[in-house]
Amino acid sequence: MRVKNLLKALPIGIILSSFCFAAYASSELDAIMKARGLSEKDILAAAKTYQPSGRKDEYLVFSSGGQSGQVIVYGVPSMRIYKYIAVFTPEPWQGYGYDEESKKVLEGGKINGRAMTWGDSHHPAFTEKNGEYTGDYLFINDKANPRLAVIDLKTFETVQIVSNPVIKSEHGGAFVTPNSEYVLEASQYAAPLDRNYHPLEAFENAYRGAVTLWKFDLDKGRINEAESLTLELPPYNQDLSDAGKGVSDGWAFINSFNTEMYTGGIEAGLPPNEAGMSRNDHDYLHVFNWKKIAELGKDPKNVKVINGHRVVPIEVAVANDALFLIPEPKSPHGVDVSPDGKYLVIGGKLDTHASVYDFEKIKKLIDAKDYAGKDTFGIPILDMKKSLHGQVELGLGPLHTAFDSKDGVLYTSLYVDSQVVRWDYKKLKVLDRINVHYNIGHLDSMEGKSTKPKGDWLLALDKLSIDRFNPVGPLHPQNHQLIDISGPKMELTYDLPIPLGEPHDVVSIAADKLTPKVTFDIGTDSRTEKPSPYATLAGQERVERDGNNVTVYATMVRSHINPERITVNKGDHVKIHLSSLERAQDETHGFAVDSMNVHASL
Ligand code: RUQ
Repeated sequence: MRVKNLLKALPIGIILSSFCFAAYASSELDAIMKARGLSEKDILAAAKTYQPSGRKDEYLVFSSGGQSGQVIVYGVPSMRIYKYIAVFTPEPWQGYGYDEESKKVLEGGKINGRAMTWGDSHHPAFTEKNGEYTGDYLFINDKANPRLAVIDLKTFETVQIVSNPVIKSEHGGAFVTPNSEYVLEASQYAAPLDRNYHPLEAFENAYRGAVTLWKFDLDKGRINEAESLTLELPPYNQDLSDAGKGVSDGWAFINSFNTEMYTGGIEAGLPPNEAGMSRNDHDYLHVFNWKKIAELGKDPKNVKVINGHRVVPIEVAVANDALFLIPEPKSPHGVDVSPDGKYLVIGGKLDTHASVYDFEKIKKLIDAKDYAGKDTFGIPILDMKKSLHGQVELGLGPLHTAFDSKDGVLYTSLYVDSQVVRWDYKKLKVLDRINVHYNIGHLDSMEGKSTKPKGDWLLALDKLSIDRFNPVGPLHPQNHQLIDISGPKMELTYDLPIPLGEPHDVVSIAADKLTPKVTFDIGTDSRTEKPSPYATLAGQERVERDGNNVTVYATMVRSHINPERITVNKGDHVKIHLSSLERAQDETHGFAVDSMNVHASL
């Protein structure tokens, strides 16, 4: 067909020469395929993902950098790595953690006054409008030390870190509400919210889970700590979360995995944690109304102030119909809300099924006050069967879910089976499955957690790579695999080794939604983008002395610094303010004082 159309459209000379080229190219291609042992499928995969020099990618992917505390940016479909964004960890290439402006950002992440120079950057999330990604800001949480960071996507720089005042570890963040009102951060291991010592014997009374609603000020591009608040939860060890959207807007959902409230004790002859924490057949999906909690929190009668932070107690939430529990198969993992907000898909982890809950059924039970009972803390329990749309057997270790653009179609990762399953959550049937390498955790379709997921590519984030790459010692890279999901069968097209931390989860966005700056504005603080009080223009360069305090106001264009000589006395305290006057694109330069651990990137 295509050849016929070409014949019609092209003058004869062009046809002949292009046929000659095609014949030559195909014989060269054949030779290369033979020499390198490549199949036709390999060539197709390469043709789908290869970007000739200068061609840009359709999507940008923001991956957590795990214990490196950073964010990794790469492109789809080429899988080329573009940037590491320093977040919780000082990083000299970007000067992050070396100049005073970025030190101030890292200081926001101090815990009990202690500087933290690492983090487990975990779940990234974009700002949203009506549940669609906007590409203005990216949030990422630190799982190990409960903190949340804001990255400005105009500069791809971290501009704020806030430290959670009440919880001690967290997993269910960062999850953004559909119009970026709040960023949710749920705790993982129950701990005393007052951060004081309470013996483990007092677990049920003194230990608590919680979810913090961080208020985001979209105009300022910063979290407003004073307007943020926390909902107290039972000490059930909360797991992943998601915010509702569409019909479930205003609500949010959190899994749990230790409703047994077991605290271990293998050394004292008690069952190991894993056994003690999975004695019950069910744990609880927490369903809460974040809009109501935010309203309730405005009245001082409804809050306890802990560490200077407002906490809405369980009984206040219950009295105002804002918190419910629904049994879920024991120790589940991810809870993912469908693009229309009607369904919640829960990965079974220890159960071979995924469970699909129907939000409209849940809402009916809530409205009718049709409860199946109450838990130890007085929280109403909804009946599991009456809340479920259905369950589907997927395989061993279902964890996370990403959605397709096609109605009802989604993808779930199977950690133990090392597979991705494509299935239909409305009709409850499996459609396709593909092997991945190996032990997949999260997965993501493009814009996959928004209300408008795309159906072209899927990323499988494999925790192990084992034999996929050249061996580089006992510590292997992780493997991000790109899967073409546009056709009736899923096709594996690319393996990207990620050699930094344990890249944990990704979010992806159409590249044309991002409008990064070409250069920083001259005279501004690189973190606040506001005029800097130390800005120095050409001709204003000077050295000021006040006793033995010396302040230098210098300018810099590429490698040229003015003043060129600074003479100080031994014992002087010297402060250097550097203003970059560079206007050209992609011309950054370093500044260092040798042997003094002083460094900057301008
Ligand atoms: S969850 S260990 Cu994202 Cu699968 Cu954190």
